[in-house]
Amino acid sequence: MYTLYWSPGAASLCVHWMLIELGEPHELKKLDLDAGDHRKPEYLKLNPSGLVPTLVVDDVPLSESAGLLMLLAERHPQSAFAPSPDSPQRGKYISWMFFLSNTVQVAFRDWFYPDQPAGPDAVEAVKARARDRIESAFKRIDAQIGGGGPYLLGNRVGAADFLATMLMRWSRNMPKPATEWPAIAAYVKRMKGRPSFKALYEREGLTEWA
Ligand SMILES: N[C@@H](CCC(=O)N[C@@H](CS)C(=O)NCC(=O)O)C(=O)O
Repeated sequence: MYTLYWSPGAASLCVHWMLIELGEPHELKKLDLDAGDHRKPEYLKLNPSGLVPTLVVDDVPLSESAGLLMLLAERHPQSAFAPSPDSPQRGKYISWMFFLSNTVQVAFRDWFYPDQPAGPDAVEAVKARARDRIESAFKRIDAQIGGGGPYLLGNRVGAADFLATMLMRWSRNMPKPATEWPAIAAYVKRMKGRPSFKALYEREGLTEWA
């Protein structure tokens, strides 16, 4: 049994999505970020960074969405959501997971929380740089999917796809959303066509980018 602390559309979305895909039993604990639920002492005990998501696995609270996807893929190898350690695809999988997490997702944090890196005076500069970094990442992802799709790592959907699609969704109100790149647009359509995506949207109460 897993317990996911989540908030609609937040970084918990990719973990929630994969739990639905896996068909594993899980309990959902919704946090209201506007009300500051993630900064309350009881939540900080689970996640000292005060960020969403937290996934409790066998009574151990764990954080970092990309790491959680990798853990779930490892715990449920029958899903084949991650290439096995001896697979030639393994190295590429790990590289893409880290690129998505520590390059693309970090740039999104700067876009959504632009006062954090250097205070309120630097907001416009931070946003401009974040936008450049996000757009150059999408260019690279578009080339990867266009050259070897239909999924990020070839012909099987996997952990990297749930993470990548969540990040693409986050760009929907940006000046140049991910779907402006042609291979990404087709990919997003494919990922949205999964029955699990519909279930995820219903559960999270989401409508935008449906
Ligand atoms: N690297 C973390 C980042 C998580 C993160 O930034 N979550 C956002 C929601 S998308 C959050 O908790 N924001 C609340 C805040 O920063 O106060 C992860 O992937 O789990």
